Amino acid sequence: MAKIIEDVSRTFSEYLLLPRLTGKGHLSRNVSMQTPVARYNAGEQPRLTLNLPFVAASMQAVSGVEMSIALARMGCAAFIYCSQSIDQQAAMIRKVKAHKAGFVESDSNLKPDDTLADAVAISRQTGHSTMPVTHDGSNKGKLLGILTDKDFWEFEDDLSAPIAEFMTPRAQVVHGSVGLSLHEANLLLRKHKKECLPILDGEGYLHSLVFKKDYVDHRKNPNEILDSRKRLITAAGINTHDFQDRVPSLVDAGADIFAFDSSDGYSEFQKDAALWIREKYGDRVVLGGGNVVSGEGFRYLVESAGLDFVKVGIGGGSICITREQKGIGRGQASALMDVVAERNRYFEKTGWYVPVCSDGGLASDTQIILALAMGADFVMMGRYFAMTDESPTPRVSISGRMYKPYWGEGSNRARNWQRYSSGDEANLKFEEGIDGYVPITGSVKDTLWLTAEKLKSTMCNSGAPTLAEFRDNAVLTRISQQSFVEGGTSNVVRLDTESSIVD
Ligand code: MZP
Repeated sequence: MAKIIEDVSRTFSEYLLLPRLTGKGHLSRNVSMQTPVARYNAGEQPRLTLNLPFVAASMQAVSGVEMSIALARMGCAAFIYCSQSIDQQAAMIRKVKAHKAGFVESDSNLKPDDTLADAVAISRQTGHSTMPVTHDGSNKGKLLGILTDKDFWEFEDDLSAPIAEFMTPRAQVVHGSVGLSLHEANLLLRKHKKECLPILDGEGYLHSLVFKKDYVDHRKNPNEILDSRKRLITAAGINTHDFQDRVPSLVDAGADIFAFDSSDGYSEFQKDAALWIREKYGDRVVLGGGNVVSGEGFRYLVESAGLDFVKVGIGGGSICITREQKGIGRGQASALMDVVAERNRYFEKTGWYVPVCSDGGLASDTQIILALAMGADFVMMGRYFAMTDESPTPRVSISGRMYKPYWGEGSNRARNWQRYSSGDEANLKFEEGIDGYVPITGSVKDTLWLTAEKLKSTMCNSGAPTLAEFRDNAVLTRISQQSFVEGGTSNVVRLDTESSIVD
């Protein structure tokens, strides 16, 4: 006979946090929102931490190159979607990696007999205005000079002239030598008032370039997360079907964090795929999985597949209709608390701490805060990020308001059969996601800033300067429908709604 869980399936809006003692030092500026994304042993440091506990979902309407760059610079991550070809996904990862680095391999190069027209064409294609000139036009050739857009006037000079007549010749190029640290390279840039420093080997062959703008960018984004080569950290969604081809391509492209994008991750498919990836790459990559909604699912993935983090949530996503289509899922708060309790037991028993990610259904800043208080180490969101300027979809005007399209990965539009088919069936037989629109909130930077400020403020109310203390200190109360209503405004006309404007 079926087993019935007595507890009702609950969601975040049914809870409130009680304040704990706020000490004098509990000020927003003292709060750290750092959080682990990789499992770690008690007493050790995690292999990777985020500086903000928010990640963008692996979805076509959410996580492209622009979102990935924006979030890595702010200290979190976007999972570039896997519902596209392996080459397209790898190209996106490469773009993020190339966006900013200490030592960049040049991808806009010229040879001396190229013309100004060639230089203009390359610059248009890559968007770069500084181009090394090497003997063979490659980024590893012998350096002969540097051409920048300041060296010629596109609409005045003869574009058929060879660039050799315009470039700064090698003898006058300030350069660094291979082996120089980034700090030393930046000192040279500053001393010589240059924008770009070519790094050469002992024979004068080009190794890489260092740019002043990257230094400035770094200072403006102190929370950004970089890899060992000073490139932005990147994350990618993967599936259990083509992982043997996809993961190696993405690793080559530079991806750092992977997560299985699956609506139901409690499966042998996910275990086998995770073991294959671990066998091949060991701890070189951070590998997350899910989604699960029970402690049992969590333990299976952690014990049998050795995942770094586990995502929780089935059917709660704003575009998700899995529950009504298949009758599978669980209230997100209940699912999260069950998994967190199991995670804590696992930690007590083994000494391994496995981060938990609450994925989907977060409809407000309050719910994000409650998810973190209930034990999530970080939260994954789709709708929240789809609404920002940086999501990869066009703006659309509907009845005078601006929207962006947002659709589920299980919708006909995404046709991401890997995510929703079980095992080997490749055809989408019914939809589990809808296709719609969401209003635009503005830049992701402003949007996340506000959420982070609210989170820090609540953490201070809870006497918790870190997220770990926030979940340890959290005392939550269930609320009745009446107290939910009481929490809104009552008998007061709000000035921020259109209906309150009276002529
Ligand atoms: P939300 O933040 O928009 O509420 O939910 C985003 C999450 O919904 C994703 O991270 C993913 O787990 C889930 N998702 C994505 N597509 C579908 C679908 O088509 C879905 N059903 O449920």
